[in-house]
Amino acid sequence: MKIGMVCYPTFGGSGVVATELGLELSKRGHEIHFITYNQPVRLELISNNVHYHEVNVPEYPLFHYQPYELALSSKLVDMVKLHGIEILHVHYAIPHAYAAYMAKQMLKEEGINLPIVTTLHGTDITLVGSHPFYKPAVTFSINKSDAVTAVSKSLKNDTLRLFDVKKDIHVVPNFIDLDKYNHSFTDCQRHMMAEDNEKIITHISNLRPVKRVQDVISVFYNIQKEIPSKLMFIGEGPEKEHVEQRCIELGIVDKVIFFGRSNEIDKILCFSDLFLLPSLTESFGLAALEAMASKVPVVSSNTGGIPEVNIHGYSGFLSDVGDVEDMTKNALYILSDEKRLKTFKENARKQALKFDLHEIVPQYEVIYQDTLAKCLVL
Ligand code: GMT
Repeated sequence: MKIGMVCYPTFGGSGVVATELGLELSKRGHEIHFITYNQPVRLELISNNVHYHEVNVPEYPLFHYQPYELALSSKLVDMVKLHGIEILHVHYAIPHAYAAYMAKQMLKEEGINLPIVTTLHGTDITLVGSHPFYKPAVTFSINKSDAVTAVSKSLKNDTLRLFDVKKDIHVVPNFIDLDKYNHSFTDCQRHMMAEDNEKIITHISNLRPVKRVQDVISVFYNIQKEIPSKLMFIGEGPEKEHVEQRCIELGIVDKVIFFGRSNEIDKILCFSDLFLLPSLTESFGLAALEAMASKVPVVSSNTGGIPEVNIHGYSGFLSDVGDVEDMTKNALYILSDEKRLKTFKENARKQALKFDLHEIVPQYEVIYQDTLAKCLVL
């Protein structure tokens, strides 16, 4: 199949999922066309089967806001015609599903039928999409998609609760390439990060308020009082300055290492003992899955889709949002006993195996085939 893939090219989970999906589909013989405003961060390999088309939005002084949807839908029309793209898979409803619908309508005028698959990722539904300013357009574009998927049961339920959606929503969980996280590094340089007696705690996110990064600091502060440890803080975002300030106030600056954005999280996770994800909402928690694939147990909140990924008492623990005391207790329970830590590490990896990309990616292929078949009949 010739598949157009529309996503955000940034470090966010939806862009990562779209990129990994496109790359795996290309290995399975499909021709993939990424259409977005920058080369996606994990798209290192451009091959015969993988193409990248940049959406340009020329600046014009009249515009207070540059019309990205317009530029994207025009680019989609052009690329579909030029490359014979058969189906479009858009990741994150805003504004991609809307732009895709506009492209579909333009192409229809020219006798081209372009089926659209929309994958809902989380904040496009729970935080941004349900805002009254966007809701009518998001509802419309979800209902106009030919197929809709959500990355967890929880996100499907949220969508049905928050929007008047008439479409069936298929749940296709996020996935992971386990080969990338098989700890075969010869350069897993733990000794450069921490002393032998120290435990390594990790947090990775876009450091937005929804990630509750202050809770990460509070839990780590409590842990390091009981067990010698270091915190690896990966990501950039609006909360970073507050976090740095808080570390100074708490006198733990020398115990927290800030990495910024990283394309090598597998290398950081390979020496981590525990992952913290105390988010306010999280449709899935891809970062937690990546940690688990690296044998890192997860102490997280119990919000949204996280309980579908992290199993309480097995791959880690779940606590109510904001319950720093409970998260601390759970972290200390895992870290305070070597044998127990080893068991949680092994369980984390076993749990991650359930999200193997070889199991999940074919589910998207079936959705594409069914959608194409349905659209041909119409
Ligand atoms: O977590 C973010 O804020 C980024 C966001 C995105 O769209 O990139 O992540 C969402 O999609 C990820 C991939 O499906 C999910 O793993 C995240 O849980 C989800 N984030 C939220 O729901 C807050």
